[in-house]
Amino acid sequence: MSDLILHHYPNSPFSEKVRVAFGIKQLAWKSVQIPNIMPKPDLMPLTGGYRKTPVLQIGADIYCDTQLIMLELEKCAPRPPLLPPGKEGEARALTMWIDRNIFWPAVGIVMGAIGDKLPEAFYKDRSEFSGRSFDPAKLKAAAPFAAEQTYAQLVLAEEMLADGRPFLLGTAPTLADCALYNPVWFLKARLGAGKAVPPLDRLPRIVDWSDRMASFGNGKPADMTGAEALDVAKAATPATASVAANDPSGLKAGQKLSIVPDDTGKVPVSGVLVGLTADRISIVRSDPRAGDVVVHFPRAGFIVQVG
Ligand SMILES: N[C@@H](CCC(=O)N[C@@H](CS)C(=O)NCC(=O)O)C(=O)O
Repeated sequence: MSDLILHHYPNSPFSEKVRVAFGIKQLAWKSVQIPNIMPKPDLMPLTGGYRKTPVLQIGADIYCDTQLIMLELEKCAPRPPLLPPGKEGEARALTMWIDRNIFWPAVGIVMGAIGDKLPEAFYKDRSEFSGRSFDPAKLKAAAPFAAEQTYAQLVLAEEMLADGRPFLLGTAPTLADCALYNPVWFLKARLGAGKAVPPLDRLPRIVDWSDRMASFGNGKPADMTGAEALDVAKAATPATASVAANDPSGLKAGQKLSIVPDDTGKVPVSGVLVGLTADRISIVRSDPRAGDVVVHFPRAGFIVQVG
């Protein structure tokens, strides 16, 4: 198998969702550190504009969004399974709920506490990223509301653990646990290593669960530079993909498409359709530094336009 190359930065909670999966699966991987704000000069040749963190690269295949990154990891390293047979739907549905509903209020708590200590360039970048002005004073004022909202969602996971099960869906960690670890890890890492910070002080089962998750570690990372990752892409050939003939979208192989996230970091990526399944849409594009690469996106949460 070609190397798993993760483009990420240490403080990124969505990256921790993937790093903890590396830990559960005990995987060796290459770690490319990218900037936490634009510009990201060694990443853009690979993604064609997608700017969010993290991105997974396997040779000349580029996987955007953790929804798809986790499915790809599951394919490359199926043991132990994060999508347990018979519970795939539950694990993925819980993940969607967590990613879309808990992440942002948790970010609100963290930014309310430390937002005024961040550089001006970060405010500017995150205003562009989210389409809303990043104002540290407003974020501070809204922090109690963010804490209540985070509690109101996390308490549902606390209730799932109430019967004594060690993980959200039973005796072993699944995709849903990796997803929940993202905001819980972020709160702990940024606001209080070791001691429970609000609203975690009211969620003792989640705190214990997060210690179990932390014990998996992050697998076996080895550093790689962005330039080296570009060389890997250039030397590789993208894996074969195919376009489902009867997809309800009516999209056909060879069509020129533009694909953009529906929420934040709305930078469109253009390319030619080479792969389409119920879960993913894949386009090929070329770059002088990366060569021909196939960029893969999940279907959910991405807007596709022809032309
Ligand atoms: N839906 C995306 C969300 C990723 C996301 O929002 N990541 C944050 C960092 S944790 C981000 O991209 N922030 C802006 C940046 O890193 O430039 C996923 O699942 O990968």
